[in-house]
Amino acid sequence: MGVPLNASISPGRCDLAPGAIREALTRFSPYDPGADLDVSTLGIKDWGDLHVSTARESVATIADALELPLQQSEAMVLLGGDNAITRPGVRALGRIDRVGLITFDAHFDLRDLSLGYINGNPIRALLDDGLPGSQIVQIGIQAFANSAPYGAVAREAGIEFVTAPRVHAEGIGHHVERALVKLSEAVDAIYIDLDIDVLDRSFAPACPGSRPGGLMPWQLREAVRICGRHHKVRMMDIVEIDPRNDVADSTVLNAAACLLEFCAGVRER
Ligand SMILES: [Mn+2]
Repeated sequence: MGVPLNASISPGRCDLAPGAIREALTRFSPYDPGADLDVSTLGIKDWGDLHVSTARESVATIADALELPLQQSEAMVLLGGDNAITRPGVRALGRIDRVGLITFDAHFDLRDLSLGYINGNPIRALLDDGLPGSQIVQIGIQAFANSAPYGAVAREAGIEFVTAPRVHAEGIGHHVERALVKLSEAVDAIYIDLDIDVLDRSFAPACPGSRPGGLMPWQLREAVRICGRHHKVRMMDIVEIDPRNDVADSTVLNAAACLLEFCAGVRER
């Protein structure tokens, strides 16, 4: 389902991303030779775009709109839009103290709530909603991209995070597996927030927040594939792409590849 919400700190056109990602998908094959698997056999349904104009309004609107699709499907992907859709997406999964969250993001997204509900504070808003910090794992956090007070909020809340340099040094697979095991012991449903700005800037020029030193596309694809396989993963979002700033369609092709990897993971359940 497309959720073209545009409630960003900086002006942009993330609302154009659902269409651009759908277009990018047409340039891929549904077949993965390595696993001898065809995602077109999965029964994927496009629920169209859901229009919401403000992040505050989106909480009730998205929760209502997701009820039927969630009942009818093994897993859902939300095509943002900006990162403000993560809060309503998580809330749609039911009792918040029974939900786990993994973010792939260069940023904590823990900005102060006095700014209103925006793309810079969905995780802070979720803590405020009652999501325990111990049920949040953030992977791909970048140096020199986050303010000290937000690092302090993460530590105080008990949020576990894995920095981009650690991913480069140690690989991403076991960090993702470990996060899924830890969360699945405590929760009924897991939400994956895929902020494409977690990628190195050269692979995600259309994300305002991407910086050099971020994750490589194959690392993110491996991570998303693993998440798709886990039976408690019910929803994933793909956010923060302003297609007007893309170069050679690199960002939207990466987003589409991640969507396909997620589908392949679900197929492998
Ligand atoms: Mn983000």
